[in-house]
Amino acid sequence: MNENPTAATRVTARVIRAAGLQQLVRTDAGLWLCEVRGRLKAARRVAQSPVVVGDWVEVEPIGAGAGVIERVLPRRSQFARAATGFRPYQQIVAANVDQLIVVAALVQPVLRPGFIDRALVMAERGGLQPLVCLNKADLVATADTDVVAAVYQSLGYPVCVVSAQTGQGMEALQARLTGRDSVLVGQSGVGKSSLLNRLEPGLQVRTQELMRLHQRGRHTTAGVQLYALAGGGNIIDTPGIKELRLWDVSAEELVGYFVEMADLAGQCRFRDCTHVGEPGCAIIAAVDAGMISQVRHEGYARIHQSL
Ligand SMILES: Nc1nc2c(ncn2[C@@H]2O[C@H](COP(=O)(O)OP(=O)(O)OP(=O)(O)O)[C@@H](O)[C@H]2O)c(=O)[nH]1
Ligand SMILES: [Mg+2]
Ligand SMILES: [Zn+2]
Repeated sequence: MNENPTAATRVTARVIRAAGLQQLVRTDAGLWLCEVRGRLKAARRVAQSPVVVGDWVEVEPIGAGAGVIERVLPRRSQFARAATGFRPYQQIVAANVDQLIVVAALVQPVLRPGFIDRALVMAERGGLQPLVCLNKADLVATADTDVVAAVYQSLGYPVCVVSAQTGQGMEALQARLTGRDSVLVGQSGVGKSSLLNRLEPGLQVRTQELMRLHQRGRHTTAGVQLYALAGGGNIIDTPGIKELRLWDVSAEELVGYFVEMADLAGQCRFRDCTHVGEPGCAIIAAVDAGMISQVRHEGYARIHQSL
C-alpha cells in the first residue's frame, strides 16, 4: 500500500487558462477545471502570480473533469512585467516558454520601437529567446519595412515580417514556432490573435474584427491562453499591453540588456557613466559614429530615466 494515497492520485497538468479563481488545465485525460489549494492562494500576498498560464502543476482529482491544484512545479523561464497600480508588483504573464514573440504592427497602431526594446530586455531577463514579429506588412511599402527590420536583424535578433491579412511571411514564422513553446506579446490591436488564427485557422481566437461582428464592443483578448499547435509545440496569446514596464532590472543593469551596448559600457571615461549624456561616453560616441542606432539609444535613455 502506498503510504500517501492522496499524493498517488495526483496528476501532472499544464495550466492553459487562468481566469480569476479558476484554472483550466490540460491533463492526459483531457481538460479539467481546477481551483487552487488555499495555501497557494495565501502565497499570493508574497508572490503575486501563484499560478500562471504555462505552469506545470500537480492536480488532485475531485470529480469528473475537475481538480484542485496542489503544487506548482518550478518554472524554467518566465515572462514578467511590472503591473501598474497603486504600488507596482511583479506580474508573471506566462511561464515555461522557450520563445518570446514581440509582435508590433508596422502601422495601426503606430510603431513604438520603445515597446520592442522593453520586451527584448524582459526576454533576456526571463531566459526566453526573443523573436521580433513585424505585422501588417500589407499596409506598408517594402522599403520602409526593411528599415525597421534591419535595426533588429543587425543586433542578431531573428525578425519575421508578416501579414495576418495576406499570409505574407507566415511560413517562416510557422517554422520558428513548431516544436517549441512561445508567448505572443504586444500592444492591443497589433494583430496577435489574428496571427494565431492565420497559423491555426481551427482555433477561431477572438480578434477585434470578430468582436465588432458580434457587437460586443471594442475589447478583444481578455485573458492569457495557451493553445496547442497542430505541428507540435504550444503558443500563448495574451491581452494587449499598453505600457510594458520592466520588473527587477536596475538602472545600472539596463545597459547589459542592450546587446550592442553591453561590451562598450566599460570603455566610458567615468566608471559610473549612465550613457545618457556624459562626456567621454563610449556608447554615445558609437551612436555619433553611426555604429549604434539612434532609435535604440533613445529607447535606452527613456527606459533608464523610468527606472
Ligand atoms: N491590414 C491588416 N490588418 C490586420 C493584420 N493583422 C491584424 N489586423 C487587424 O488588426 C485588428 C486587431 O487585430 P487583433 O488580432 O485583434 O489584435 P491583437 O493584437 O490580438 O489585440 P488585443 O487582443 O487587443 O491585444 C483587427 O481588425 C485585424 O483584422 C494585418 O496583417 N494586416
Ligand atoms: Mg488578441
Ligand atoms: Zn557611457
